[in-house]
Amino acid sequence: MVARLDGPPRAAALAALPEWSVVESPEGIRRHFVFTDFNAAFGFMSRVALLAEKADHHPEWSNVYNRVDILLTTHDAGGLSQRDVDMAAAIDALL
Ligand code: H2B
Repeated sequence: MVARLDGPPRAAALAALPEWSVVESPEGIRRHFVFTDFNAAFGFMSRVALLAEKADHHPEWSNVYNRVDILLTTHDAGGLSQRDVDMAAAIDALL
């Protein structure tokens, strides 16, 4: 079981991820990415996939041509956890 992030630690974590917005059902954080073309978008997704597999933390995502939509939520926590925050920071660092 992973702890759900709440209170001041949650607020501080979200403040450090200004490009990500909080969503409900499932509770998590979401960011929309736009690339020049499909090749760039899929290359990015490949790099995220490697990160995700290494961290054993997997995104809910979709891709349409040059656009990628990523939702991070922790099923084991029933919402947002530190694992989502860490993954979001790692994804941001790829760009
Ligand atoms: N990814 C996400 N986003 N949330 C989880 O709770 C989760 C996961 N759990 N990837 C992992 C795998 C879990 O199923 C394994 C057994 O550690």
